[in-house]
Order: sequence, then structure tokens, then C-alpha cells
Amino acid sequence: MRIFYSENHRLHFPQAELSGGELVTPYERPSRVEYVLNRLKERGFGDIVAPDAVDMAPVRSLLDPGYLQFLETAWDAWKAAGNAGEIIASNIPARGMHLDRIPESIDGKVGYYCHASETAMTRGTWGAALSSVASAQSAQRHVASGATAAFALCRPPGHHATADQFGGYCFINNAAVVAQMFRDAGVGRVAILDIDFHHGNGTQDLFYERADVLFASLHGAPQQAYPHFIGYGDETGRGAGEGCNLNYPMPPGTGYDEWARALDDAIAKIGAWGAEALVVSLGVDAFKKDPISFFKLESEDFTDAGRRIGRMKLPTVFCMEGGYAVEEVGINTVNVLEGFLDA
Ligand code: OKP
Ligand code: ZN
Repeated sequence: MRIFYSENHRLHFPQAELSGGELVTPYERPSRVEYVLNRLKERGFGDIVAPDAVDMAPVRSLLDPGYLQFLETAWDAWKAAGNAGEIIASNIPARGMHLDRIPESIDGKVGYYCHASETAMTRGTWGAALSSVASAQSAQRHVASGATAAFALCRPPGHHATADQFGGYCFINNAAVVAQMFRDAGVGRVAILDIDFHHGNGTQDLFYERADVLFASLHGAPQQAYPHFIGYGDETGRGAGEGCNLNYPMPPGTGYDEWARALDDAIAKIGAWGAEALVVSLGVDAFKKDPISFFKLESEDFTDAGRRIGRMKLPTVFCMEGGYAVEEVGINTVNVLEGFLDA
């Protein structure tokens, strides 16, 4: 399996994440990628290449132009306004406020285009986000031209980013761009399977009213887990997209038996729906030792999950999402890929 990876992910490394009222080193940090790369090499995945240049056309077709303009210019505007630190949203439009009037000041814009203040932006964030989506795009092209599967080692991750909001460590929704590119290449029905511990709210939102892209997500229930306000089981899609959104929220302590039942259900429904290509939002934060999550998967469970996904026999693009137990993030990620190849 070919791996696409860009060193430019290192351009994004904020000093601080607001967590529990403290500024801590972000959980989503560059070393995550190094652990995955090392494990890939250890396990004989030698076909690791840099992506081609980003293609902005599918990105622009899916995302809000004002949002992209914001991401590109935010750092300069933030500095020009005299701010000494990194970009952190401190005012996000809340109940009763205007959701559709875009402020002129950079402080206002940051809040307008953000949904969660744990995620800081820096000078290099835009470049890193572009390199991340470039890896996803190259993986898509590789699979669209006949490969069975490819793995985009994306960083920063993407599944929380909507058409016009960053947050949850995400800026550009890599998996969504891949799905759109499959559609543009003539694939009729594309499924996105999100096995990251967190609900893929951005991906859900981008395709919520569409019948051509099915989204299925296994995640910590919103009653207990980020992103807190979305990800319930009764969110099934709207309009033409009714029935094309499948959420599997699960409670604290969920182990592999229950998780795998949800996975099997999602896989069966994706098959019955007639998916012709698959995008996997591959987060490994369902792992028992993940510091910000509450499922109980063991490392070998990821191999089994990969096998179940592989039995779908669909052209598959894996996009890296979360996973913060850095010592094991490589093992767990590569286990999914090995299980997939073993199927
Ligand atoms: C991104 B991905 C830590 C709270 C962190 C944001 C989690 C983002 C997860 N105190 N909240 O889905 O792995
Ligand atoms: Zn996650």
C-alpha cells in the first residue's frame, strides 16, 4: 500500500492548547506522525512518497470562499492587529447572536470561523493544512487510477472542519475532499467511514443533505464527548440526504465487542447502499490508553477492525485523523492497515 506524506505538517505546531483551564502542549503534535512513520518502516511499508501539489479546485468547490480566504490571511491580520501570541478564538457566536454577519476585525473573524477554542493557529498552519489535503488528494488519485488502497498520513487532521469552521485540531476536511474527488471522477456512490473516537461533525455537515455520499461515524456519545452538540443517533440526513448519515454514539467504557458490532452494522449498511469507493477517517483514539478519549480498544482490535473493513473489497483511501497515545499511535494505525491488507 502506498503512503502519502508531507514533511510540511511540521509548519503547524502551536505552543498551546487550552485544556482544563490551562495552556498545555497540544495533544495533536508533530511527533504523532513520526511514530506512525517509524512503525510503517518497521513493518515493511516502504512505498512512502511525498504528495503532488495541492489542487485547490475540489477544495474550493466544497468549502466556503470566505473561510479559505480567512485561513490564508489570518496570521498576518492577527499580527497586524498587534497580537503577540498565537491565534485562539475567544468569542464564538452563541445563542441569540447573529450567525450570518461576518465581523471586520480579525478577533471577530477568528470567532466566526471557529467552533472550538482548544485549537490555535500559527504562522504555518495554512501551509500545513494545504500539505495535509495534498496527501489526501494524491492518495485519492492513486486509488482512482487503479490501486486497491492508499494511506494519506494527514496532519493536521480534518474531520471536524466544516465548510466554514475550524476546530478540534482540524482546518480542511481531508476525507471530505477525497470523497468529492471520487464523485468528480465519476464514482456514483462514495461512503465515508469514520472510526476516530470523536464524531466527524465536519464531514457529516458537509454531506448532510446529499444522497451521493454516505457518512457513518462511530464515536463517543455527545452527552459525554467532544464535539458535544452533534453526533446523536437520530441525525440521519436531511432532504435528499435523508438516510445517508449513520451515527453510532457509544458511552464511556465501550470495549471492542460493542464497538465492533457498530462497525459491522455500518459496514453492512454501506454495502447495502451500494458504495463504490470508501474513504476511512482513520483515527486511533478509541484506544484504551488515549489521554482524551474513553473507549477501551486494545492494539490488536485495530487489526481486526482493519480486516473487517478490508472484507468490503472497496477501493479505499485512508486519511489519518486522531490518536494521542503517541507511543502507540503508530502501532494502532499500522495495525488497521495490516488487517485491511490481510483480508
Ligand atoms: C480531534 B480528533 C482536551 C479536549 C480536546 C478536542 C478534541 C479534538 C479531537 N482537553 N477537545 O477527532 O481526534
Ligand atoms: Zn478524535
